[in-house]
Amino acid sequence: MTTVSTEAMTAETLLGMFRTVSRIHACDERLRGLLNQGKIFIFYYSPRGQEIIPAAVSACLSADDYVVTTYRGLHDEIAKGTPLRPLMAEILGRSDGTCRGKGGPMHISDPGSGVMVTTGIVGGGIPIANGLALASQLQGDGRVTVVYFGDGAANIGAFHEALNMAAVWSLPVVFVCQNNRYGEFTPLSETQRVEQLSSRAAGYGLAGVTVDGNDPVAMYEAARTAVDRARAGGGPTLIEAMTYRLMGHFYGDQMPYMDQAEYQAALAADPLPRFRAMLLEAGHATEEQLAAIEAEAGAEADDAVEFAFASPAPEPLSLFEDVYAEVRR
Ligand SMILES: Cc1ncc(C[n+]2csc(CCOP(=O)(O)OP(=O)(O)O)c2C)c(N)n1
Ligand SMILES: [Mg+2]
Repeated sequence: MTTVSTEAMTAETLLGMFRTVSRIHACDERLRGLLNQGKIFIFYYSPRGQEIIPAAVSACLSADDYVVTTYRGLHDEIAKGTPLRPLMAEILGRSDGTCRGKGGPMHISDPGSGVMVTTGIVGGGIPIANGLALASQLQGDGRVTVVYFGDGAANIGAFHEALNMAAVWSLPVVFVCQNNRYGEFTPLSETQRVEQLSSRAAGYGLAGVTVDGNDPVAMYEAARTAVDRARAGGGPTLIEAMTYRLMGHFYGDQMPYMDQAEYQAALAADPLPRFRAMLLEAGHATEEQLAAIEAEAGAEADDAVEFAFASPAPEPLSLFEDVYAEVRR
């Protein structure tokens, strides 16, 4: 694990990341609240506990860089800058959503903010990220592609093929494995024998690093190194970001298969209050400033929910629209 002093990062960057995690947290809370109240019916894979990872990565990205993510991708999408109104509308399947309500929570794409693909196919986004990165390389547009996936996805064939190809072609891509210790209902210790998933990078000749993904400074430093390397033509990096899934696989999961002591310890080490305390202790912000950021994030999330509920469901015949690209001759 890397530990870097906060001096390497500016207060502005850290506060920007705090703003991002506050927006993620507010939207996640709203969605869990709506499910609790029976107001919406979706399978929801909460990113609670994993917020710092994409907040740090996105702090190193440009607006037009690309991101590919998974069903557990709310945090990745918000961090990359997908506007909350169409994001929430898509999650609720409404016509003002990013995909006009036809994608739903597992298929968010919003090219305007660089969120190109969200997939429910475990590991399926990894080779797609290579395709985006190859396009950038061929076009010389200077973009970097980041792909997020879970620890379970690191056992899928596509992960291995994609790492090899990215290394061979020196693609401008960063593979970010959010290691939350579980794949669906199975602890990682039952599905692989390596100590660190990042060690797999060596087998394909790319840089690999394991980092505490819940530590804002360490995560930022790892992301900064990887993104700068990709942008400078130095090729891909595999970042294994250690974290924990605080809400189980899907929201409502009773988690009978989880080690209770381990789970309680993870709850006690919740990265969000720790990040907050760190900002106060380091003198980067006052209690009032942090409370104002949180209040603003909450208001934005409320506004997005209101917008989503006011948006109509898609017309049935709109199913036939947006299926094929229009060919311009
Ligand atoms: C190819 C494929 N196999 C199996 C599944 C069923 N499935 C959905 S989520 C999941 C667990 C994936 O775990 P991980 O990659 O660690 O991501 P996490 O859910 O922990 O974020 C599985 C096996 C799937 N969606 N796609
Ligand atoms: Mg996992």
